[in-house]
Amino acid sequence: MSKDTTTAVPGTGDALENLSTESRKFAPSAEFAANAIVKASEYADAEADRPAFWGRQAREMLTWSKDFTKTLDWTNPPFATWFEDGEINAAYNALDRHVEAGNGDRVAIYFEGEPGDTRTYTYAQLTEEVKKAANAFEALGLVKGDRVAVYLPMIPEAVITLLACARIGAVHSVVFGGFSAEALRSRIDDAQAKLVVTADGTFRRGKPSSLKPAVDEALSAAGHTVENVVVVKRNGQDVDWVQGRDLWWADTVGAASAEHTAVGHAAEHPLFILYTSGTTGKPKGILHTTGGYLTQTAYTHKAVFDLHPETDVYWCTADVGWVTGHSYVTYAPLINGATQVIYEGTPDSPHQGRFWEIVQKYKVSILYTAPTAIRTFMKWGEDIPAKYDLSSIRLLGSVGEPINPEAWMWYRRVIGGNNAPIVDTWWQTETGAIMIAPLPGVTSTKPGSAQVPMPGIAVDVVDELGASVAHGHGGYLVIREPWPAMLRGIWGDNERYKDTYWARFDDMYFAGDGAKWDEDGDVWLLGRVDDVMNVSGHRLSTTEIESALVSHPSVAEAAVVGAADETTGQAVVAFVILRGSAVEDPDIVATLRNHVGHEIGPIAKPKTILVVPELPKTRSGKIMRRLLKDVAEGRDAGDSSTLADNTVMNQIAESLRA
Ligand code: 6R9
Repeated sequence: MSKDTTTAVPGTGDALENLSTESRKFAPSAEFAANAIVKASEYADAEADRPAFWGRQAREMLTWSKDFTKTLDWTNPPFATWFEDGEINAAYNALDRHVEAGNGDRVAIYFEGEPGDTRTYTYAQLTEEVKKAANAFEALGLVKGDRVAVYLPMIPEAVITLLACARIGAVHSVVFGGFSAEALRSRIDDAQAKLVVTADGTFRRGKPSSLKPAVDEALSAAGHTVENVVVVKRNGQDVDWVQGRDLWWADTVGAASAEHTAVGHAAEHPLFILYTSGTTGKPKGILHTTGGYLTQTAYTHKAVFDLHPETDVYWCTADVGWVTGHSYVTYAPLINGATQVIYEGTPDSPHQGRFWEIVQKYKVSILYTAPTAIRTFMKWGEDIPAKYDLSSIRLLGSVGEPINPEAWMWYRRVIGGNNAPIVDTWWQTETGAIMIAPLPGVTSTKPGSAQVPMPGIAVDVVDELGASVAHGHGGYLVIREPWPAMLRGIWGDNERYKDTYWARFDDMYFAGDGAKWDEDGDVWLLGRVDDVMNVSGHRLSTTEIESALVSHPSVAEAAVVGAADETTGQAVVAFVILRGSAVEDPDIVATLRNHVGHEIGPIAKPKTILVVPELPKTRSGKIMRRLLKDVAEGRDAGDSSTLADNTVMNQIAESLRA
């Protein structure tokens, strides 16, 4: 490994040629437009005075325990504050206030477990559960500002835990259940968590799959800060138990009082940390605070999904381990009083129609999922969804990676009955909430484009020097003005925050994505321009996987690239140089894949590992990943004239032929 600076210049290449020819447009039906909550005038209202616009949303969408007098403070960039002197409780906004308003009997969550077990929570019941969890956590000694690591499957207890933390001002840090003990350990250590909330395990494709053993392994070494582990019984498997440290959820939360009064926390009080891959090895703890985050997530959820809480049934398929499962499962839908579906399992369990069976069963009207899932459904065939009644669907959303026009058209025709608007939503862990998306009752949608910045959001596409590019041209996606849900920093590392996002262009947030304006002024996202891969919508760092590979004694050097993949968008392809006798080991590829799985998690396992004699490097020693990507994608390697040794590519080709 060694960092590659030879990134492709966005706005060139085949993908862009295809995009430029896209001329199909779909206007919302007259009926949809007439009933839409947010109208076209919102853009001008917001444009007139952005901070004032967000101030209006903050008061309209949320209940503050203490009103604010200030909106944005940007006197110390890149550190923003929003609604700074206001006080608010996130859990009160998501729960209690709906009960107080007489909506306690409305369903908040329809839970569908993978094995087919179900649970329904009304707003009154969910409020009670969160109050119990808040009491239980406080009884364990948790106080405002303490960090809680959450390592749970997609079950209601995940939402309950997050809201209970928010209620008492504890800061949650969710670690995706697919990450390894090692990844969990480093995140627990970085955030200095005091409590871990986990489960014995979950179900994956009909089989029990465990979680608690990874927590035990992560906490096996001395020196960590964790005092207790609360364990939800989910799949009933046997677990090891550390007396005095481990507690069953049923014995703690289950036994706690259901009386708990929420107090307001400062608008800038930390709400959560969520780790995401960056261009260097160490994951970044993205920090979000309360008032601005809640304002923008709630507003965008209402505006982009046209949420009518009395009649809609909303289903976002994201896991709570990702930001989408925070913003658009845990917070925004509940703040907006929505009825939502939560599903624990995979789309093909026990059969490939499971998603459509769920849509039919709960009469889902708004479905929010990822392109990688849509492409998988396409592969399985349209006769599968055709077996179910999908007529309840009136709006479709997409998130996580660029959606190719073919998948977009399939989604519209097969799932959306040729009628439901599709909202392609661009945003990031760092942005906290949706930044670019159509407004479904206003925008004529285009297959493959996220199209327009949200009202109140200032997006631009700039060239290498930071100058705006003209319509019809590509460059780097930037955000010109601070926004309410923006990250407030990287946990414990202000310098890295400045360097990563604000150093590339003066006074502008650099997102790390390439983008293009088309002739109509719509935005097209072109993928990452840095060393971050996007596999099934999950961000993985090339450097992090390379570090994992070279940490194995058999590996001398490694280079990782994201190669285009029909289903997952990108797939991890690793090139490795082996040490000594490892070359003769017939199982080395499997060994290395498992090693990466152990170091980072199963999702990071390379799809392909190619053993090569050399890696292509520039004279300054930088690996030319561009050339390796050509190999991985089956093309002739491009210009290799800057290589220190230009026979290397031939050696690689030879070794792969052998
Ligand atoms: C919400 C989320 C962020 C990265 C982002 C970009 C890609 C997300 C996209 C999209 C094109 C979309 N991305 N949504 N690319 N069109 N609609 O996914 O957050 O996990 O932090 O990933 O995902 O590359 O920079 P996160």
